[in-house]
Amino acid sequence: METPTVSNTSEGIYIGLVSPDQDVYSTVGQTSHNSPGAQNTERSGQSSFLKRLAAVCPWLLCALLLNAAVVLGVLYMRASPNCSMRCVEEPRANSSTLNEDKDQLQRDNNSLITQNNQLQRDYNSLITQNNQLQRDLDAVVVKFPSLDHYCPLRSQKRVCRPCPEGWEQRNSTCYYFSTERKSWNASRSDCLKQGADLVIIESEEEQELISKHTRESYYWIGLSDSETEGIWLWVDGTPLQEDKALWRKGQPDDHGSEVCAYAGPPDNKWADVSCDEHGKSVCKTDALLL
Ligand SMILES: [Ca+2]
Repeated sequence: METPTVSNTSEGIYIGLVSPDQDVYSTVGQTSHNSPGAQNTERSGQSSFLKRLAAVCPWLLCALLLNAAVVLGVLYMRASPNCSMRCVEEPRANSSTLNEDKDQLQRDNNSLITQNNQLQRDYNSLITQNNQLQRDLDAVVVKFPSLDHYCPLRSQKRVCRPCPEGWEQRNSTCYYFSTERKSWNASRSDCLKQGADLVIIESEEEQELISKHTRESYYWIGLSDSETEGIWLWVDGTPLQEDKALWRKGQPDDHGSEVCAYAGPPDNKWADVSCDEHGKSVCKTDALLL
């Protein structure tokens, strides 16, 4: 038996294809052995066919692999209908949104920092103003001690009212009716300490206002002629107008050294007595109307 030509020049996978015992063309050879020339022609044709087949097979294999990849890709896309371009675009969109949110948060944070700094400056300014106001208030209290009477401190807070505690308000005026009996000068000193003075009676109406007290007891009023005998002056230095005087009948009689005036029973009228006598007193000051 002759050795096939292809088997001598072929390698690898083609060896099996050309094995004489398994050669599919061996049958052809067996059925076409009429002549040696014909046999050679057939063998040459077989060799050419195998060569062409060997050249085509790699490309055919590549094509098959490519088709398989395409088919697998299509099957994958069909198997994931909700994840086509969205699977690529959505992460990009989400990343872009997150970046925008981050930038906005950064801007908000910068704005809050700016506002916080401004608030801190405002707070410091208010602290400075408050300290200045406290110093001004302390100076006012020193200059006007009666402020404590009108606006006493209660639980570290000043609460102001028209008249000091224990005083009586009549319209825009405050009156204080003492309970202690002192001399005219001592009584006036007490009034001055409270930011007031002994009462200056400017009308009968005002006299009537204090009468509920002066009808029952003797009260010093702010009238005297201690500087010039017979010249009666109020404590603010204004002279007594004769037509507004409310002297009791027969007064002032200047009995002895009577240079201080009081108002009292039985008729609520005035009389002059010694300033060293002891009596109650009426203090008067303006109401604090805010
Ligand atoms: Ca008298």
